[in-house]
Amino acid sequence: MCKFYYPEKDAILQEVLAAYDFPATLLGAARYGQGHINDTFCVVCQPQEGDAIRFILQGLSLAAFPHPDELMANFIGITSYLRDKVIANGGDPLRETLSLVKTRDGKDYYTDSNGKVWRLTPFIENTDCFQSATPELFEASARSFGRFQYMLQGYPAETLHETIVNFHNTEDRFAKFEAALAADKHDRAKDIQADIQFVLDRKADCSVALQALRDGKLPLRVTHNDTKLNNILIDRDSHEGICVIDLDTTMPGLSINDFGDSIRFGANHSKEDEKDLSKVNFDIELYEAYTRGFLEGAQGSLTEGELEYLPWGARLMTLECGIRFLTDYLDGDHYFRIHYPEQNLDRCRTQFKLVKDMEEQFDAMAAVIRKYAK
Ligand code: ADP
Ligand code: GN1
Ligand code: MG
Repeated sequence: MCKFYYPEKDAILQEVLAAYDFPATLLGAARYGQGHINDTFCVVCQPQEGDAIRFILQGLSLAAFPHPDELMANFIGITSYLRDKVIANGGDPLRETLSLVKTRDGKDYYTDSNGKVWRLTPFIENTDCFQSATPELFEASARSFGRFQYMLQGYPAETLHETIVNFHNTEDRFAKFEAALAADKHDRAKDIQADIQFVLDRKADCSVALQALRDGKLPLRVTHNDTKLNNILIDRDSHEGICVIDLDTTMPGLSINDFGDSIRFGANHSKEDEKDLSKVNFDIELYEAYTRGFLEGAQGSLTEGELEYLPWGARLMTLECGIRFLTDYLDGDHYFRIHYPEQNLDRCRTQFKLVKDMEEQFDAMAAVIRKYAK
């Protein structure tokens, strides 16, 4: 009998695990990682001899992804494409991109009795996943995200489904914030006036990248759209990024957003939900390290316009993420997983502190890009 460490999900986990034919005795499944969206478990099997074999089992959030079948079609298309590229470059496709384990009846994923979609991937061993980084590590992650975008340059973008409509449409994020504020379902607005005002004061900023896209200054590319440091696995031996994970939002987007989202999460020394804002400071040295790595990984593929707007990418991804946390807080915390009641508010405040820092250092941020752009 398999032992589970997540009792309230036992029944559904039993059902999902029974859909797969594991290569050895199933020892258990435990919650894993620090993602805010999907239900992620590490599944452990023990062969009669040798090391345990691990898998990552993920239940896709229906709140975030209303069309999981389309999402999985994207996942299969992208990972197959990357697999061919990795093989052509002499790499190891089982470590350098994600792959799926098929269900007993030969399907790529399992839909449980509640309609939730689950996928199983081999655990990529001998890697680490970090929540914060040294400059060297951050630069390595940047090379990988830059290269990810570079490798997907030839991918037929028109075949990708939009897994979350208007995902990085910052104008739409602002509008959704206004709607949540008007509804104020949980009567929370009265206590957070300064946070609300911070957003209202930046309405014009929400249009900067979209206007540049409309003006033809920025191209649409196939981008990852969720380039947090913990969405990359770092090889324990080489200390290089070995595999970009969390491909659920890979779809047409802006390269400046991939750059920007990494900066938002990684160019500081605090937790995303740090309560003591004196500890939350944008670190321009980490920003510089990331810039170096990202431009190296992108291999000269970024246009003049993209280079010019990279600092805006950082500022806007941070503002947008803060707006999203605040919107979810006003809505009653249905989207981002929370571990205590005011966590989305804490998360929003760290983002706004970082935005403020970036606004103050904006010229220096642009100078760093000029230093490395050839
Ligand atoms: P979420 O969308 O919830 O962020 P992720 O796909 O990012 O879900 O997975 C959550 C965490 O699980 C990652 O940050 C990473 O630590 C771990 N993880 C996911 N896939 C793998 C894998 N194939 N091998 C090793 N670790 C993985
Ligand atoms: C979510 O899934 P995860 O934890 O890697 C979110 C991102 C946010 C991030 C904030 C699909 O990322 O957009 O920037 O939280 N992913 C989705 O930490 O909404
Ligand atoms: Mg993730």
